[in-house]
Amino acid sequence: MNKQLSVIGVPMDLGQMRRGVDMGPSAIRYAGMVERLEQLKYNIEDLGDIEIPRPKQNTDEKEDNLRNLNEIAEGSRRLAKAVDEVVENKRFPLVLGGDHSIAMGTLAGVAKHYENLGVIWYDAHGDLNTADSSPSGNIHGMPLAVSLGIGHEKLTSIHDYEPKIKPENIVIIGARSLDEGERVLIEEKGIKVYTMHEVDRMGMTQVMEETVDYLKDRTDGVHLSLDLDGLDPNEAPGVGTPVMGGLSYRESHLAMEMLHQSGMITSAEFVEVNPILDEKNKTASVAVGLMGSLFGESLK
Ligand code: 4U7
Ligand code: MN
Ligand code: MN
Ligand code: MN
Repeated sequence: MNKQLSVIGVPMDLGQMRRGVDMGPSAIRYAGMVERLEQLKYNIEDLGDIEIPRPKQNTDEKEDNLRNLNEIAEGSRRLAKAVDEVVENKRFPLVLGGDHSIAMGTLAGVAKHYENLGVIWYDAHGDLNTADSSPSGNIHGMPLAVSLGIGHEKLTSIHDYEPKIKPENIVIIGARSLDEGERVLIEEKGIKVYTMHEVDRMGMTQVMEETVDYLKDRTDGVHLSLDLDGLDPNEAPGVGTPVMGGLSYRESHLAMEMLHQSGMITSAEFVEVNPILDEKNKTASVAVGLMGSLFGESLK
C-alpha cells in the first residue's frame, strides 16, 4: 500500500436534509485519525477542508428534484481538483465526509488516472438514484449513478469527462435499502451487489474473497467508498439515514483487514459521519478503527 497519505476533509451537508454531517471531518480527526495512522508509519499530510459554497437562501428549494444542485456541483469540482492533484503526486487520497454526494468529486479526481477503476461501495444504500427515480431529491442518494454517467449533466460532467467508472467494476456491499429505480439499474447494468441477505448467508470472509477475486483481474486501482450507514445503527448511530440490520463492527473490521491484505486499495473515503446525531463520537471512532485495519493494523 502507498505509504504517502493525503487527507482531504469535505464539510458537505447539502446532499441531504440533516444538518451536522458537515462536521464529520472534524469528528473523525478528533477521534485520533492522524495519530492512529502515524503509528502505522504512514507519512500523512492533512490538506484541510474543501470550501463548500453556501446555498443562496432556501435550502428546501429543489430544482428538478435535485436539492442544492449548483452548490454541490461546485463543491464537487473543487474536491475533484484537489484529489486529482494528490493522485498526480503519487500519494493516496483519504477523503473525509461529509455526506455521500462528495463521492462524485472524489471519483472524478481519482478515475482520470485509471483505465479501469474498481469501486467498493460499502453502504446500506445503492446511491444509484437519478432525479427521476429519487424519492427524496437528495443528491447523496445519487453519486454512484452520476459516476456511471447517469443523471443531471451538471453532475455527470464534473471535472470534464464522463463516465468516471464502468458498471462491471463496481461491488456494492451491505445493501438493505434499494429503491425501485435502483434495482432496475442494478439489473440492467449487471452491477455486483452483496445484500445483507448474502452477507448473512455466505459470511463476510467469502464476500470479501469473492470481491477481491472479482476486482483483481479487471481493475488497475480500487477506490473504497465507505458510508458509515453500511454498519448497523447500534454500532454506528451517528448517521443521517440509518437502516436496521446492518454490518457489525467486527464484520467491517474483517473486511478492512482483507482489503489491506489484498493490497488493491488505491484511494478511500469515509462518509456520512454526523456528530450531532452521534453518541459521544462513537461513529467517528468506528471510522478511525476501520481506517486502522484498512491501513494495516494487526495483532500479529
Ligand atoms: B446514502 C434514499 F429514498 N435511497 O435516495 C434516497 F431511501 O449516501 C436514501 O447512502 C439515500 O446515505 C441514502 O433518498 C444516501 C431513500
Ligand atoms: Mn447509505
Ligand atoms: Mn451512501
Ligand atoms: Mn446516509
